[in-house]
Amino acid sequence: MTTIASLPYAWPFDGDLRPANTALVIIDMQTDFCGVGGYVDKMGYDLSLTRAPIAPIMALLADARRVGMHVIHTREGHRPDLSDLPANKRWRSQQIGTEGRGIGDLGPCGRILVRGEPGWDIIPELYPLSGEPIIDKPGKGSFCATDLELILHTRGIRNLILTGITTDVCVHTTMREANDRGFECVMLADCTGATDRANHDAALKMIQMQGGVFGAVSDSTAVIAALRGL
Ligand code: C5J
Repeated sequence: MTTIASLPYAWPFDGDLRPANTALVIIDMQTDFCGVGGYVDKMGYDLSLTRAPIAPIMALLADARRVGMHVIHTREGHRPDLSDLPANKRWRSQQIGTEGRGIGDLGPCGRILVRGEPGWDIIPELYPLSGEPIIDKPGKGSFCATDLELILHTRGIRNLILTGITTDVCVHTTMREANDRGFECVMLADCTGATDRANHDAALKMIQMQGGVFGAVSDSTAVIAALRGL
């Protein structure tokens, strides 16, 4: 029986935590969400909030790789011809920030959230190693229009440790999608960040209602302690 200290229950629910059946999922740690000149910066939000998880994820990632746990990365982004960018998503993104520029438009880090552009890619500190799947997704959830579910089933993964940005948008959407598909999820408070501190806190609180309505909440210290005991 191996669990990590978490709320509102010790995770995973059945104590079956092994590197072979568990994935560290690192969501959207892209320059556009946490780098100078990226999308979040351009919208005027406090970058320190979305950069806060970088160091804790780096520490956890080193231990996950050491024990041979699955590591999966995601990137939000669109095709260069924007054929997978809904008009309403594009329009909304143009309503905030400078000069009406939104997703698909040119910013300091290239075209915002467009695949292949510098701002769209994962930051160097957390860059995937060869063999670690990268899920390129056009939406907020990591299961929508991707092969993530197939990869998880093929690898025998049923526990997901969720990290990345932003807590209340892409990480939460992914947790909800995964939970509805029967995956056992934990979100790590210090390895996630939002564009608003209160939204981060609220997103973590929501998970803990109803006995853990979407799973559990923990932090990198608890997971690293558990991995070192395996
Ligand atoms: C957003 C994300 N916030 N990765 N994307 O648009 O959370």
